[in-house]
Amino acid sequence: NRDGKRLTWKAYHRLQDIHDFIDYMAKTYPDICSTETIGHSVEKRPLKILKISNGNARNPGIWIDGGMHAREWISPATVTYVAHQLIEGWEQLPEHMRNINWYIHPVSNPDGYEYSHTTDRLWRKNMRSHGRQCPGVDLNRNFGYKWGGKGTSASPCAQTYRGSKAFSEPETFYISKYISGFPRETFQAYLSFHSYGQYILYPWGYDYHLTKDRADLDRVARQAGSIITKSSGVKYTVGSSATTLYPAAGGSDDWAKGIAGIKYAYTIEMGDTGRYGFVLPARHIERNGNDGYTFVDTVARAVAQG
Ligand code: ING
Ligand code: ZN
Repeated sequence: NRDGKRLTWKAYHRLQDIHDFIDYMAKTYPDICSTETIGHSVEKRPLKILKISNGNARNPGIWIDGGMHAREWISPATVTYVAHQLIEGWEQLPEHMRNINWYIHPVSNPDGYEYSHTTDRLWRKNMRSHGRQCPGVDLNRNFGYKWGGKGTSASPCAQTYRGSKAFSEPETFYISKYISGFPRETFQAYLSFHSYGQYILYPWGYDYHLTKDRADLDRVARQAGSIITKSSGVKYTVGSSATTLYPAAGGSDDWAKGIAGIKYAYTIEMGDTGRYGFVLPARHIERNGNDGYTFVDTVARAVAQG
């Protein structure tokens, strides 16, 4: 069905269904939605985004991506849930949500995502071939800020293989190219959805230092965490990636902060805390979707306040 279709949040979906959902939203809500293919993956799948806007080109932009790691299925599910809430609730949304231009990329690693459905449920990387060596580059080690540093591997067989150079992979290259094509002030937030562990993380990932505006990043993250806990009872741990989890260079939020100059750069690790890990049953999608929406809403409020 070329015009796409609706989606449910009671099961995990294949890539085609998610892409059909994007097309369906663009077709059904043309006043606020449109879609764009920002490039193609290693295996030539489209890198699709859904844009949501009231049409004011001067609104601040917020970028949201999901599915950078193939096996983290709750991430595309949460990101599409958030997109759906924004669109279906648009007329009733508060000003701070409607005065944002949203750029939503639910599956930034489409080849790996499909491979995790068909062949290896726990696949993480993209599907770059290295001849007779192991396939795959870790896209969250391939971004061009402090590329090749701590927590990255030069071996193609490693789960954290960084690739042959910064932005060697089309999946990371086209995200950076797309965002860099806008005036520098456009994007005020960059939100990357991963799993699992229930963390709200901010730069830096490459090392234990913190940014100058650490207090702003920390305050907004803690605000989001406490609203999530109040509404769903779920706890998120807040801190910089390196100090809270482990140092890892070449992450997308470090690039967003360090090179693109985007103030509110976050990686959020959705549920759970390890009982099911990456293989989270689909009955948990709606709760994670609501928690993800709360996070996005809190960041948008901070952006609106400047
Ligand atoms: N965790 C992230 C990873 O790429 C992370 C943690 C976030 C590292 C931000 C660096 C920067 O390893 C998962 N689950 O992917
Ligand atoms: Zn991840």
